[in-house]
Amino acid sequence: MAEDNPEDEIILSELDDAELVEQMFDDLYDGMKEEIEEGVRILLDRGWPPYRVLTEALVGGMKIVGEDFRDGILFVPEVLLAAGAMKGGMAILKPLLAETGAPTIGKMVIGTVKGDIHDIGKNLVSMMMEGAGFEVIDLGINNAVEAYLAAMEAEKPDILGMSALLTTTMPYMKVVIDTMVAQGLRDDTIVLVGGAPLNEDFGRAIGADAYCRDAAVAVETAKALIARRHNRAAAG
Ligand code: B1M
Repeated sequence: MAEDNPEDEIILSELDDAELVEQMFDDLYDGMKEEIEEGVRILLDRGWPPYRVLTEALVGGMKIVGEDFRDGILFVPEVLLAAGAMKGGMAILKPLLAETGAPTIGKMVIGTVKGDIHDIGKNLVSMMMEGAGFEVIDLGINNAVEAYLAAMEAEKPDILGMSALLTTTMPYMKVVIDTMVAQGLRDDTIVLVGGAPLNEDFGRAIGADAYCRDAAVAVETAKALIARRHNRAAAG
């Protein structure tokens, strides 16, 4: 008679922190959303700050997925499942990251540029910005210049954030900035850009105020540039 082998079943709550994170990397890789959600809850219960869970367990796991996607070991369907699992974990962390009770310090409109449907990094930036006290209007993915302009007109944000994950879509950020310049809107808005293929030189070359390597840098940069603007306004 076939017996269940109890050794086959991994009880997440019985793993120590390092083993659990390692297991979560595997579960993210395999797109196992429920296991990822359980792992996130366990780490939170063990006192991990939400930001640590996010960066060490989720972003860390997605890095491995990205490398194997690049190397042709994983394909779009698997990566979509991994992204779904990551989003499951992020949904648990979102209210906790936004729970700082910080007063609103500025408003940001953010969106992924036209032709690009990657949104995990952008969502993370939105979450962290909200957590730091910014009001965030998220335009989602695949935004043409008209969508950014309409949102800026309607919302009058302090900051426009753009995300691009593809080398083919990142030049579109310049289209948006050039249009802002042409319409006399550029000076009123801080423009921050981010996404894995970008770098500081690119940010400078397209006329952004800053390139943000990750969500934490986006928060720091946004705070610094808003403070600088307030100081300038107070001085002049
Ligand atoms: Co895509 N994909 N993908 N993909 N995908 C990449 C980007 C790629 C690098 C994979 C690879 O080859 N290694 C590669 C791009 C290569 C290139 O351009 N040179 C690639 C490709 C080729 C493609 C397709 C073309 C594949 C195909 O169809 N053949 C296709 C394109 C679709 C399209 O957009 N038109 C495609 C599709 C997909 C999925 C749909 C399967 C899925 C996206 C699901 C989703 O987002 N809902 C997907 C994924 C998941 C990835 C990888 C594996 C992971 C991206 C991610 O979520 N990272 C990615 C590999 C990689 O990046 N290494 C890859 C985790 C996230 C937390 O990091 O997004 O970098 P990231 O965000 C960071 C920072 O960059 C920064 O802060 C974030 C948090 O710290 N940041 C900002 C990001 N945006 C910011 C905005 C700011 C500030 C900071 O504003 C102020």
